[in-house]
Amino acid sequence: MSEAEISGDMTDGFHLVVEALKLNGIDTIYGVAGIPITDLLRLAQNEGIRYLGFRHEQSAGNAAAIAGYLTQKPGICMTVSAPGFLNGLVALANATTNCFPMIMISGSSDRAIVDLEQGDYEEMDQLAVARPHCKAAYRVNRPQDIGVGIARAIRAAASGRPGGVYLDLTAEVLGSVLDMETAKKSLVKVVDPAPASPPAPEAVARALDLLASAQRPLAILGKGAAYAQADREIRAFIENTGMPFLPMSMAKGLLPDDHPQSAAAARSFAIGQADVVILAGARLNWLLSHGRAPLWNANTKFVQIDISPTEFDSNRAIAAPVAGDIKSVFAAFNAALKPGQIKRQAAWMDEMGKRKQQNVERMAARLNADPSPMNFSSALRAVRNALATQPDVYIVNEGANTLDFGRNIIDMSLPRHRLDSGTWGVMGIGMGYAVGAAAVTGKPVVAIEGDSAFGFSGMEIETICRYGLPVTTVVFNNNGVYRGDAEGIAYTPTGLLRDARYEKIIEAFGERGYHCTDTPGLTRALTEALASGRPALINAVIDPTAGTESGHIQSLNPKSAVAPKR
Ligand code: ADP
Ligand code: TZD
Repeated sequence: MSEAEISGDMTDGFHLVVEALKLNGIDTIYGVAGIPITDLLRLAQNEGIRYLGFRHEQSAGNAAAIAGYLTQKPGICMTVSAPGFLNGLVALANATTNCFPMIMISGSSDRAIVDLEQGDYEEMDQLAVARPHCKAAYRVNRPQDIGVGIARAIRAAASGRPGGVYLDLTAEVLGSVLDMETAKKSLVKVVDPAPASPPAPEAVARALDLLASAQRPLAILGKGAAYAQADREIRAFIENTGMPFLPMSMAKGLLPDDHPQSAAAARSFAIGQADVVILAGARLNWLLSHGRAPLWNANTKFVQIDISPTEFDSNRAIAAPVAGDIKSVFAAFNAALKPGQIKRQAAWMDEMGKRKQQNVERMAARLNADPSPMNFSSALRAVRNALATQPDVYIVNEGANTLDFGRNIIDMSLPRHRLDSGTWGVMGIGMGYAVGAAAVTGKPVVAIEGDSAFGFSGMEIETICRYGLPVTTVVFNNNGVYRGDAEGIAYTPTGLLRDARYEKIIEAFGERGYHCTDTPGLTRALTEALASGRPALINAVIDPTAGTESGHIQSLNPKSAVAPKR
């Protein structure tokens, strides 16, 4: 029904969705237009919601997910049915895996036809497909349920352990008309979407007692701790107890990397020698070697703080589980901690300091070398030098070597400023995260991308240029997945085009590209790009022999023991 046909006291599904989102403070939608949601997006834009249109739903979904991580409000991604929905599904699943609040809303085809498999346009039982890949999945079948559907989606995404939620809106519901009175009453404003969950006092006491018995305590901070925006509470506890801390990748900057208590430069030593470890918003998954030898000591005892109690004992026995949200838990720790209860362990910190010093000196030699062509260390040093005076820049980072070296070389001094491949080690988050971060923070973003990684979302450079976002993409170009092929041979499964001129991609969209072959040139280009406040792309040419296969996780890469037949 066209707008003109609806009389003043009637409304429809399109309007109700927009009203329900606005009522709940949703101010941005990331998506790709098409049947049946084009009018919904147009209407949302007309009603003052910011709409960011992408070239692929996966990037729109990634932008929504990272917006959710940065703001604690679910990011909204909208897609068309079947293929658009499936394109977005990877991002929805990735958000769920990483515990980011996001809602993917997809239009869907006529249920009567879909359910009898009669061959509708973009036919798919989307609800059933989405369900195993997200925290919750709902379908709205009547226009008067739109308000409740959106309210449930917001609560499911943001409360408890955050995650991805799928909301299915049929084309029929969007076009359905209902009277204004019923419509108004059907809307729900969600009160307190992510209620605090303070810990039990006994759990707090048990944890502090265990820590008080430690001679070599260590705090491991994960992205759940960064997400919780409990920066002050966490810092107070770490500094008052004087214990060393180790940030997981996306928790870098929660306390600054140059903090004297950071154990990052002595990671294996700290993990291997610690007698009591606090895991705060970090799972004991593959990224922490499942808590197993050889990295871990079998006698180490754990305090684990998590909002999801089923996380405890998932890989190792947890002696002191503390169920609750990180902000409330650290507030409770700080309130319950008696002066001197957890003693500063001077011998432990001294030994840590020595190890750090040795490792930093060893790394300095590599970092200060200036080979030609550049390698990962020297190129990242050049990037670091350009970033040195700009702590408020958001860093996006993906690739294998580019990711592993990047995490170690680029220091962070502010919380939630490092956004990367995360729990899955997924490629393709780059441009979506960059757009999402720029959109919600208004701050400059530098995306440090392996050349293979960049390819997964590279067309979103057009999106970045269209909206004039302050995103500089640095492509670490070594002609391949992990590394390039030798000269003169046919392309192998890991090879990419030799000497590709990635900077020309952004020139096609009217913005500045740079081709850099040395470290002073790379620092200069990045400094200039950041100063411009405009989109830019830097093609940083890296030695094709520099990378190692699978970066730092070669041990996870199964290899055939049988010699190839030739
Ligand atoms: P990392 O990859 O940085 O080690 P993970 O993603 O493995 O971190 O772990 C994040 C953990 O944080 C998850 O187990 C999740 O349940 C938890 N979490 C998320 N938000 C909160 C919060 N507000 N309070 C407590 N725990 C949280
Ligand atoms: N596909 C997806 C979605 N995620 C993945 N992680 C991979 C494929 C496999 N993969 C990695 O784990 S890293 C990587 C791929 C394809 C790219 C590495 O090459 P790069 O980075 O050019 O991006 P480096 O720095 O040259 O190693």
